Amino acid sequence: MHRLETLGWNSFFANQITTGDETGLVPVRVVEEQRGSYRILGESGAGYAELSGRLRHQIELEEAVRPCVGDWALARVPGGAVGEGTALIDRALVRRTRFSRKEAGERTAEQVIAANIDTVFLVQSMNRDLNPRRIERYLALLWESGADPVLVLSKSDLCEDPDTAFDSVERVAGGVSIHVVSAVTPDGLDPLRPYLTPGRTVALVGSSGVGKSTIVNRLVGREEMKVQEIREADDRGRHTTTARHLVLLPDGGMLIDTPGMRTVLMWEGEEGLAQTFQDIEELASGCKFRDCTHGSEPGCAVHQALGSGSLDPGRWRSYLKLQREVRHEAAKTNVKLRLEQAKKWRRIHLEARRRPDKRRFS
Ligand SMILES: Nc1nc2c(ncn2[C@@H]2O[C@H](COP(=O)(O)OP(=O)(O)OP(=O)(O)O)[C@@H](O)[C@H]2O)c(=O)[nH]1
Ligand SMILES: [Mg+2]
Ligand SMILES: [Zn+2]
Repeated sequence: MHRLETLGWNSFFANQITTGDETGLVPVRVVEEQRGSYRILGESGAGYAELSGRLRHQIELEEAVRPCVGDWALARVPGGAVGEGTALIDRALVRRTRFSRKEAGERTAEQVIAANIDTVFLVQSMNRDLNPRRIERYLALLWESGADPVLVLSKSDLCEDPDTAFDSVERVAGGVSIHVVSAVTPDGLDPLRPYLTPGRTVALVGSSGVGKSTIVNRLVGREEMKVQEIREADDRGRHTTTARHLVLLPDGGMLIDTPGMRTVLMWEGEEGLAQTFQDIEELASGCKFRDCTHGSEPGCAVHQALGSGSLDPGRWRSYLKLQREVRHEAAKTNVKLRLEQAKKWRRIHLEARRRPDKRRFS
């Protein structure tokens, strides 16, 4: 396999390169970002990079093009080889997949957690309550990413009744694969190895302290990521990992470790909700009235299922709550998009007027 392909490069990205104005630029993959300084991997190795003025300007107009961990980009590299000096990232390539959540706070802004990932391990610790509501929330977002979600139940060595834990998760998994693992038993992580093949990227997400970095270290075979004891008083993690980090495995395959998440706010998700709650959507299609609000209409299949106990009321409430959140964000996004578009065109017009000699928009 070609070196770039082992890093995940394929025709989806290659097709975005147009000959002509891209001479001197080489493809690089973003491995880490710290306050505007980037670690990258390329054909010839690893190195550091910064953003070009052109790209920084573009980001001001459109935040979504800011490179994030896992992104492919085109960079100008000194001496033509990554690693020789600081490279300049000039253009971010369109993402094949990306896992995002809504940025914390009132602002409606997408926060991309990891880009160009094939699989996401949603890690939940078996020594704590496996909260089915949290799993549903994550799954609804993960289904929007374009990557395949996989449920990883960690620290099985600390769980007295793994079967019951597994069953409780299976009820909300909607057919997603579930793996019970331990980072301290000899073959405890074997179920995860088939996902790690050359050219493929797996991101690990979940709350702080569930053992994401420990899994990464074990799979890489060295202490790549810092790991810390969880707090004894309440079993919570200490937010040890503070930045996202792409790690290359010795036998090929890549892992992206991420900081533990406190909140997972819905960003977009009508499709993700439909995937996560297929059972409910199917049920609702059996209501007598096509526009049933599942309030007090006669012939409501949802009500019948709640009454007979075949639909868990907790799951139903979770569905309604996530749906409200998604619709609220969608409404806000529509308003925001219109405002942003107006602002963007105002700037472009101003610039064009300032530079009448450069007919950029003829
Ligand atoms: N018994 C047991 N302990 C584990 C296992 N995996 C991780 N731990 C412990 O759990 C604690 C937290 O692990 P981390 O890997 O730092 O957790 P994390 O998910 O990366 O946490 P953040 O970086 O804060 O998001 C450490 O003390 C680990 O040694 C496991 O399979 N079994
Ligand atoms: Mg960590
Ligand atoms: Zn109904």
